[in-house]
Amino acid sequence: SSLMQSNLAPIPELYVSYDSAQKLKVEAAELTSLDLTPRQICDLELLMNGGFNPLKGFLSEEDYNGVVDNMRLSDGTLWPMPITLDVSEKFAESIAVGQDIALRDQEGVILATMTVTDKWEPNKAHEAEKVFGADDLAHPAVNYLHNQAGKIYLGGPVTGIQQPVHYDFRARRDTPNELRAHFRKLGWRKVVAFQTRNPLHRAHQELTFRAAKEAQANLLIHPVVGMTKPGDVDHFTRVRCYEAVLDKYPSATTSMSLLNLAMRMAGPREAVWHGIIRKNHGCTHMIVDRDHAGPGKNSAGEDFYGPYDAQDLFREHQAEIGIEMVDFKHMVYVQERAQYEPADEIADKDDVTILNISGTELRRRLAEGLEIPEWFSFPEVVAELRKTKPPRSKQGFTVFFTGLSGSGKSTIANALMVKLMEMGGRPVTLLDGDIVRKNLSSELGFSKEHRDLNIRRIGYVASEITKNGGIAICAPIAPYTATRRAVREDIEQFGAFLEIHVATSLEECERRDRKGLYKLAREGKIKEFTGISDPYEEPKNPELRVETENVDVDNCAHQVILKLESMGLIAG
Ligand code: PPS
Repeated sequence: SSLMQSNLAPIPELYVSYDSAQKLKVEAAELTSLDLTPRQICDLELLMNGGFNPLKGFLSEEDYNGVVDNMRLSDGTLWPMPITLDVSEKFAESIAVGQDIALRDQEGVILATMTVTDKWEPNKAHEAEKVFGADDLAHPAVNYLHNQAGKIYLGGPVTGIQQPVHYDFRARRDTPNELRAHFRKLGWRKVVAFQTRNPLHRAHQELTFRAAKEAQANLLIHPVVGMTKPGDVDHFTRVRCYEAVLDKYPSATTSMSLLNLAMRMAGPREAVWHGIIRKNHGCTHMIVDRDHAGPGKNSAGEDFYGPYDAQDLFREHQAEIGIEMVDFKHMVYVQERAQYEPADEIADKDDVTILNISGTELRRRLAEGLEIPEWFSFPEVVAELRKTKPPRSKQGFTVFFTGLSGSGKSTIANALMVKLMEMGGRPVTLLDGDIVRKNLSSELGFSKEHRDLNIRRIGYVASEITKNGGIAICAPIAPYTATRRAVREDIEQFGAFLEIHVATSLEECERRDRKGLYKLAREGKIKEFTGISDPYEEPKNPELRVETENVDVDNCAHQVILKLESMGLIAG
């Protein structure tokens, strides 16, 4: 148990009063305005409501340098994460230092104004090295820094006009002062915060409850719903899961509140940042996980941070943060005693059966619709996860044929469509080259730009079909590797993507010349003809390559069916 108790007095916010806000909003409409990105909106919300206290705005150049190099603002205050307003060079050129700008959300609502005191071009490679540990694009925040963030940073104090609007789970969102008031009202003087971006299972429920009991404190489940690691379970599903788990704690011991934080996955620095944020929200303790806020593997396949780096850095600074670290206890299920126990406290390890299901194994079982035992998770949580992620044989997917004109793409695609319709269960849409060029891309020609646009449109439609649980079969030429990869990325967020190279040789396509186009192309009557006067980049690692010479169409389509079965996409 610890003596740390929270001072639940309100903390400073950056909002002006309601009346001033109405006036400021009208004035701000005249200012040069910046449409914020989703990540900037998350940062702004926590700046304005005091979640990032003591920051008063986006970092100045001097504060930024201090934060990057020593985790400290220029006045010496501990602050581990650069909270910067990145903009394009073009926007930066239109702004003079000293000017006020309006900060808008993505619908154009003015949320705040900012007085620009600083404008500079950061050394991003240096920021990546210092803050994230390596200038390696495998780190999601480093990738964001180089490939999404603008080149120039603006700094300056923010004047808050209104909170960003949320339409989801409104009753579950609290500002730091709302949480402080809540704790005051309940008489909670010690609160353990549990930061999470994952669904909670029984082990989490056990370890969080135990952590609170040991600290003689109450518990706050404080999940991040802003931006988490790409590929995470979406926050809508997670919140429904958290609500189910909340019922499992003894009543009046535990609260839950959603935090609109944009995580950076910065491991040790992120843990310290999370601590400061929880302190601002009125908590006295925080559970720090092994590999807390870890970003996964670097481009050499190794971990970015050591498993205990986050706990070590947190412990070093906890007095200054004003929040006490609670170790994350690894809980495992002991079958003979039908209960969870901390792994390092089991004396009779060799005489009992210890059960555990890893994250990877859980994902496999969900994907294949296999059993998830009750000792592992709560039935309500499993049901939510299954609803969101049905087994692969019930999910949507995209089959993307690519190959030269006349290679047989459309014929095989048609045969495949009919076979899938015979099986039933999911709607099938064929996006054949010719159909698309008639209905979606009728104004386009065959320049590289137009072909890319055509393929991206096909990818967009296929991704929507995949998201909605259907099967999209695409059959364009799609001659460029990079464009095909972009389509793959669009679709893989929602379901499987199978690239199938219809590998009929140019000689054979030209010999068949089913539409008479090759002849015209040779005569120069059709320009930019793929294979003749325009490039075709062969796929290097397609999911499947089909040869059509001496193989009939039915067999080619059957090969695709076998591939789909082997990937679990259709029941065997
Ligand atoms: S692309 O490159 O993926 O956007 O092409 P796609 O939409 O599949 O369109 C290919 C069909 O258009 C006809 N056609 C041409 N193909 C290639 N190059 C040129 N210059 C060209 N002009 C017309 C041709 O019939 C292609 O049909 P398929 O079914 O592939 O034979």
